[in-house]
This record gives sequence, C-alpha cells and structure tokens, in this order.
Amino acid sequence: MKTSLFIAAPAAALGALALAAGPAAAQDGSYQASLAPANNSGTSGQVMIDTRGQEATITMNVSGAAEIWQNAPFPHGQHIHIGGQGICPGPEADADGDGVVSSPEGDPLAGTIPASLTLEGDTSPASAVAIDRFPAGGAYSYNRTITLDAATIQAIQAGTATVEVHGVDPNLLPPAAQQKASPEAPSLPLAATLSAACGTLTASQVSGPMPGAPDTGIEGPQRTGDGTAALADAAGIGAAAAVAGAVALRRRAARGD
Ligand SMILES: [Cu+2]
Repeated sequence: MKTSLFIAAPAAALGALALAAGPAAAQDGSYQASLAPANNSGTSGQVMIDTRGQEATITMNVSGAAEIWQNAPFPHGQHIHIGGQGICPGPEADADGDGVVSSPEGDPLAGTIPASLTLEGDTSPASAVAIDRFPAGGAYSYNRTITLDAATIQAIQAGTATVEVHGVDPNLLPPAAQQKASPEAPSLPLAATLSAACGTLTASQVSGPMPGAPDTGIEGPQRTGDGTAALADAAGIGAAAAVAGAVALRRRAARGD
C-alpha cells in the first residue's frame, strides 16, 4: 500500500474527529507519562500503558537511574500510584525537612500503590519492595502485561494515577537523609525506596499499536486510545480514511513518536 495517497485523508478525518470528540470514556485506551526526576536523582523516563479491559500492557524506558548497590545492579521498585491528587510531589512536600520527599510525605499527592510493576510474579501492593523482582541498573526497559483492578483503571482514565520509579544513589542525598532507614522497608536504607522519578498518566494523543488489526487494515482499527474508531464510524467517514489513519498511527507508534 502506498501510504502517500492517504496522507491528506487521515489528516482531514482526524481534524473532523477532533471537533467531534466528546468526553465519552473509552473502555480501552492508551496512556503515557513522562517520568521527571525526583529527589535530585537525575532519573527520567517514559511510560506507556495500553489497557484492554483490565489488562494493561506497560512499557517503560528509564535512564539516569542509580547504577550500583551493594556491588550489584541497583534495584528500582516501580509502581502505579492512585488515590492521591495525581500529582508528583516536589520539594515542598518534604515535611520533616531532611531534604528529600519520602513516600509517606509524597503519597498524599502521588497516591498509594495498587500495582507493583515487577518483572515476574505478584504485582500486588505486597510486592512494593520486592527488590529482587524489579528492574535494576542505571538504564533499563520494561515490558509486561498485567491485570489491574477496576479502581486503578478508573484512576488512569481520570488522569489521577502516577507512575513512580524508586531508588536513588545515596551519594546524591543530603547527609540527614543518607543515614535514614526506609519508612516502608526498615531493613533498607531510605535511598533504596525514595522516589527517583515520577509522572502522571494521561491519555495518549495517538493510540498505541493495534495488535488485533490485520496488516491490510481492511477491518479498521480494533481499538484506539480515545474512541476515534467509533467516532469515525459514527461520523460516516470513509473506510479508506480510517484504514489510512490506522496505518499512519501505527507507523507513528512504530517510530516512537
Ligand atoms: Cu512507588
């Protein structure tokens, strides 16, 4: 297929859809967050979450993270947080003045943990500090499909869910914080569980890959992040435009735009 033939059509279609798009919540969706450094960590990253029912495929890329801990790759606990304000806490959340924002200090803003983004096994809050089952090292990629509970899906859709990566190089912390134990895992130093990067999940502008759609796209998009497929049908927009749109979206997703 020559996609160049379709460049104009999807642009027009998407423009019309933007006007038609209402607040209707899609059951399935694509969400993303940019992880910004917390606690002077220098850690940042990107998160993409594609939901299908309560199944969520989570893709993360993290860099600038603490590299070594006890002569091994530094483990980085990572979670979805909900039930707060969907805000990543800044330095002003440091209630005890030790120069860092601990999880108890930050959780009223970021929320508490409904899901631990482990590499394998349990993903419940019980695995929040299961440091032997999290990614480790200074830079990593993560991909896993897990089941989320209804409250978590709801929070993600509402824009009140955050993703946090934990574990900061102790050398980057103020002296007062270097000596402390972790509030959530007293056998670990505070640095091991401090938030290192955080981002608020928001609906993606562009839907993620559509694994259910055949390459020809004849049947049209199987799912989108914002219900554009349903709207396309409702608006009576031609199948060719929908197909071309799907191709364009997939290409953009493949490029990582
Ligand atoms: Cu967390």
